[in-house]
Amino acid sequence: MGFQKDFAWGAATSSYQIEGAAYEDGKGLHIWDVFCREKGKVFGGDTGDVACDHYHRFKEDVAIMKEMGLKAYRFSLSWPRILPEGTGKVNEAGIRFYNRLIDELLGAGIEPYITLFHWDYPYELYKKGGWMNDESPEWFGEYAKVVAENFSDRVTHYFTLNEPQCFIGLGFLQGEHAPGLRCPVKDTLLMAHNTLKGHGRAVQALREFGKQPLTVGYAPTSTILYPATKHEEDVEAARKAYFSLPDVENWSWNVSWWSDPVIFGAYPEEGLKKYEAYLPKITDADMKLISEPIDIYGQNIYNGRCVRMGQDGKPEEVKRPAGAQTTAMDWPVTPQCLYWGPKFLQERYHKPIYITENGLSCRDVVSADGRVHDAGRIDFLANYLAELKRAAADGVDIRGYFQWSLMDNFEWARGYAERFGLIYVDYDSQQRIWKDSAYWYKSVIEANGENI
Ligand code: GCO
Repeated sequence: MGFQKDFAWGAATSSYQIEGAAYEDGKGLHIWDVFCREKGKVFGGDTGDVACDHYHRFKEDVAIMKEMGLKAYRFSLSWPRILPEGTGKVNEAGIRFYNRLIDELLGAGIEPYITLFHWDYPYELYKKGGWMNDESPEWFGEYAKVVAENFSDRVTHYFTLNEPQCFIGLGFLQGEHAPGLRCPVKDTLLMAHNTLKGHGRAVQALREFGKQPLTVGYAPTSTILYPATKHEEDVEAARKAYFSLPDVENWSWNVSWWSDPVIFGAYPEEGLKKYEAYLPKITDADMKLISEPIDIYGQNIYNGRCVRMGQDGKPEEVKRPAGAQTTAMDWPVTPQCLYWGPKFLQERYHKPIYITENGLSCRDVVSADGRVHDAGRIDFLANYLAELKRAAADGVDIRGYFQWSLMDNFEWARGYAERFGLIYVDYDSQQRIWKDSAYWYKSVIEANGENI
């Protein structure tokens, strides 16, 4: 037994990373538009102003997806392209763009999966305090309503937030991502609480204004902790470490603070104790809103760390062997995370799982023969997918897998230095070139993963 019969083989992208057209057709500014103009924030002074010019080339890009045999495509909507000020006036040109994209996808037999928010926060709302503002959950709910009203006749699958761990942690604690702040911990825990409430409001709005029953999920991330051996005590050590919480200075990088409230309607006890001095006011009504039921659980999974049970009965990390493999971005290569991640998540949250992102950055080059021979990517994906298949065979209900990314794109603070795509993008000419991995992925989809 391998992947389910109607498995959603997909690829993912996000609005700011591919669209370009940053100042066109009435789009409002977002925090990344502004951040990229600050000196020294983004590698090489790169911006997403043009990116992959997908806004003008989406037909060509959908044709590529069709040729690749993708069953599903996960993309995000640019909130300020739809609502230039974040709330209020709707930008019809923005709606038109996404309608054309959706129709093109459906015409190609590809199921659209919409992410509502993948980091391009409206600058006008940021000026009002952004997620610090108590009205911010309502703003996000209003946006979700507009999305439901305009697209839910044709699009049935939605994810609310992409990686709150990153847009709060990297954006407001570490300051490496937009808006580049290092805020007091107390402020960031308030923002987190408001983002979770925003998630709940969006789920409600999608259900209330959806033109048909919708499938709604969430797409958080974080490092997977996986066991050194199959022995129950190591498995227990990894499980425990995976759902435990870091110290307060680095609190955002974890699973349970972000997912327990959404699924169980309660923050984990460990965090309530550890972070007590920094917490905002949390009411029963808040928790009810945050845990508005969702249908599917998405997780972006890139890597993990190995854990075993220590002599003292506490989980301990197993050091990686000298010279262990890493990606171009120096992320550890750990295929086991696609077995243990979905398994642990399903045991705890009991929801059907989607891998909403997985992939790697490689130093890809166009060779003399005009092709891109990314054997390293094929190897990585084959090993990771083999582990995912093993999880599926063990009974984990995995509904889909989205390769990050369809094509090379703007990798946030790393600019265009990292190439995550199945398709190579020559940014000067905007030419798309199939990497070897793209042909390989096509063959995997055709065989429903039986060739892995
Ligand atoms: C994320 C984002 C993507 C990134 C990708 C590679 O997961 O950080 O969703 O936008 O580009 O993960 O870092």
